[in-house]
Amino acid sequence: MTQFDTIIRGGTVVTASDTILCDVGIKGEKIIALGENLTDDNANIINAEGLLVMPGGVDSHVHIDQASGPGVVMADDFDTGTLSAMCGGNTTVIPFALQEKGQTLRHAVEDYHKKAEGKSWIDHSFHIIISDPTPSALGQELPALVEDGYTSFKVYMTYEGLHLNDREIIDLLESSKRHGAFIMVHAEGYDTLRYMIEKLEGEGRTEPVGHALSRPQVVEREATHRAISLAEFIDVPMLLVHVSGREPMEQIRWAQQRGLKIFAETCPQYLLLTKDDLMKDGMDGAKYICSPPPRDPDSQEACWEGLQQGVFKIFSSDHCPFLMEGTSGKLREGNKTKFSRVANGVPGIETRLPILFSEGVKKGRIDLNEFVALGATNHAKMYGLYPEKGTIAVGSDADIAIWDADKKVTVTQDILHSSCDYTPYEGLEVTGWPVTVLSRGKVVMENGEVTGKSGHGRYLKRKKSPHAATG
Ligand code: DUC
Ligand code: ZN
Ligand code: ZN
Repeated sequence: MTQFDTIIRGGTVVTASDTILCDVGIKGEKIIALGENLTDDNANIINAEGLLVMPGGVDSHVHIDQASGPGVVMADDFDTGTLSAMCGGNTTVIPFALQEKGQTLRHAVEDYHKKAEGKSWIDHSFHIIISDPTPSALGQELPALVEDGYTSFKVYMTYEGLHLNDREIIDLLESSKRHGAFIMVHAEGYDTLRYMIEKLEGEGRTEPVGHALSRPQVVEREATHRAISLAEFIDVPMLLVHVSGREPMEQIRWAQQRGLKIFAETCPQYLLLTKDDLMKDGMDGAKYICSPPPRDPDSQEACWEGLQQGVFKIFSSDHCPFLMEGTSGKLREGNKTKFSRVANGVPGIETRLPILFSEGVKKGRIDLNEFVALGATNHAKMYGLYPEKGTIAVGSDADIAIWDADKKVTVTQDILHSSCDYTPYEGLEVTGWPVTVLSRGKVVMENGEVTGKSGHGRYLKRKKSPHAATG
């Protein structure tokens, strides 16, 4: 009997805590040994000399095939979205299952299971977006879903048809506290935002940059503070998603310094883009419309500070791909589409980790272990997937990305695997790229060539977040 099916030999193994030169022995879907000179004459040997052997990325904030309003469809389904994730060094994604108004939460998750079935290249789980917090959704469905492994829920404080008011958020937090659910919040103020949109559009400012002008930092800062206050009021942990700038970051740091269990995430778009991108020629600015909007150099700096100081535990893509061509994506009314009608979101599932590596590790802002923590380990821990996912350890799933730390790549849309028709990072030069990826022991990308198949990815039932309230 062979001891190992695969040995990754001679690489530098990096986890969130250690960097060690050793071999990785894999049997079936699991890592079964870490050590020097592992041998097995029958094993598949992957030569990783001179390369970094890291846990596959876990991208815990992505939108795939999510319902996006009448006539609008996302550019990626579970096939292309997860393929693109895999080619960017990821082995797990957590997209959202959106509850439509009037729909039960259970029906929402069933819909997304159907969308993913047989299509996923890598493992996936679901967060549930609650848009209709009926007494039965909060009282009966939520506890049953938590028991079934759907342990995290997202709330919007803005968007017509999606946002919850403060009382509804309070009720959700109360239920989450009782049942150990973990709550993620999109913090932008519904009323401040509506006021600004009406004002700008009344003045004829309908072009893409109006999106950023309608959502100044105070809109996010106010909602962030309010969300934190509600979490403190009910005494429950909370995670603020896609934090864009200095002002909301400082609210979160303030809350953490007061000992509140407030967690936060930022994303590549807040490190690399600014409001000026929304001013690009004609409707080109619409490519960069996401919420909250990209801000300014000081906010980019603040997001780096947040990553360095541990204010942000999670670095996600918030991949939310819409085509620029045609009228089913960003521009539903063509070139006349007002900013408030442009589909919100940017693609980025494949570029998330290379950007963090190149801009973070290579430029000396974070170290390799922080890179692994921010890109994989902390996600797995936060959302109840650790230690099966997010680390390289005996007993963990053999989800591994082997990186060439010196590989130089110019990011262009045609090298990426998403079905989106643009990347906001066109022309960006990065150093460091994943070359080989294993998903549960299977080599799904080898020296840049795709060797996996759609349908290999599995649904992951999750444990409760270790941060969630214990009731
Ligand atoms: N919120 C997200 O989380 N993603 C894209 C758009 C949005 O508003
Ligand atoms: Zn959001
Ligand atoms: Zn999102």
